[in-house]
Formats: sequence, C-alpha cells, structure tokens
Amino acid sequence: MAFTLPDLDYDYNALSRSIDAQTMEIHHSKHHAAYTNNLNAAIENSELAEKSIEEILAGVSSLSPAVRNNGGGYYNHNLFWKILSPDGGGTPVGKIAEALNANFGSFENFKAEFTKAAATRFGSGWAWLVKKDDQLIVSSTPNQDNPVMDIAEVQGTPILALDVWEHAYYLRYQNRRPDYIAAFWDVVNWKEVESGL
Ligand code: MN3
Repeated sequence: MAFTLPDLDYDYNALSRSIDAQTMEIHHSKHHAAYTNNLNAAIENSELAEKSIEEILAGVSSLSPAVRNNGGGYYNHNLFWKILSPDGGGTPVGKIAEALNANFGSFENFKAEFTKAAATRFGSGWAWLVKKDDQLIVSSTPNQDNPVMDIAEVQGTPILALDVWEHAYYLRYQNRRPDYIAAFWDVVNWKEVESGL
C-alpha cells in the first residue's frame, strides 16, 4: 500500500491572510508530493510497505536517511495542513484552552514559548506542541525529524506543528521568519489541535 498525497480541506488561496496561494500550491503539490513519492520509492518491496507511517517513524533510528527524511516530510505536512484553517485563529477555548493553561500557565505563555522554539530553530525544521503522557511540551526538530521518531529529543504525539523551512514562507516573508510565525496564529485550527488531546 503506497502512501498518497492528501487533498487539502481548503483552497490554496484560503489562508492568504497568512500564507499566500503560490506558496501553498508549491508547498503542497511539489514539496509534499515529492516527500510522498520519495517515501514510496524508499520503502517499495520492503516490509516497511506494510506498516503505518507512525510505525515506520517509531523505528527510524535503524532505517535509511531516505526513509527518515521523506517519511518525516510526509507525516509532518499531513499534520500541518490539518491544523491550519481559513476559519482558524483567535484565542482557543474549551478543553484545549484548559490544557494550555494547565501546562504553560496561560495561552500567552504557551504562544511565547512556541514562537521562540520556531524562531530559534537554526536552519530548516519544525516547531511542535507535543502530547507526552498527560503533559504538553513545546519542542523543535531539525530538517524533517519529528516527535514520533525514536531519535527525537522530545518523543510523543505532535498536536500542533509549524514548518519553518524557508520554502514555507520565503515568497511573501523573505528573511522575516518572525512575521511568518506571527501570521501563523491567525490560521491555527484550534478544534483540530484539541482533537489530538
Ligand atoms: Mn515544508
């Protein structure tokens, strides 16, 4: 069973208050498609082809760089598209708000910690909100690594993700990663994030 590039739940221009349509189109139809195709090529005719992406990533320490990089790229973007929405943004309410308050003191504290993780990740990588047992933790990873991988510093289930590769923001924001991070909050789908709790 080959992995397939998921369709987005919204149009490429739907998030344009934060992310422009051309960036969305290239990011999904070229970058994410390439990770998907390269992952399939890397696991073809091996026992990995029978596993879920989570199972593959959980054992990635003993697998090839091609599986690590493309499997991570496949998984990470699947989550990223899901936690974005044209109806997103604002201040979270309900269970997710309670969980953020319990773990970080306040939504503003959480936002500051996540923003810092995204801004200070050197080079290409991701910022995460990770569910680990009953705790929520902010972390970041280089390249296409993620918290599902057995090589990650903070391991668990990511419920919020931010891609800070330059391909995610350079057309509109150029070198201004902090502006891209600030705009990201306006399109976060908190209902989807909450579903990961
Ligand atoms: Mn990307």
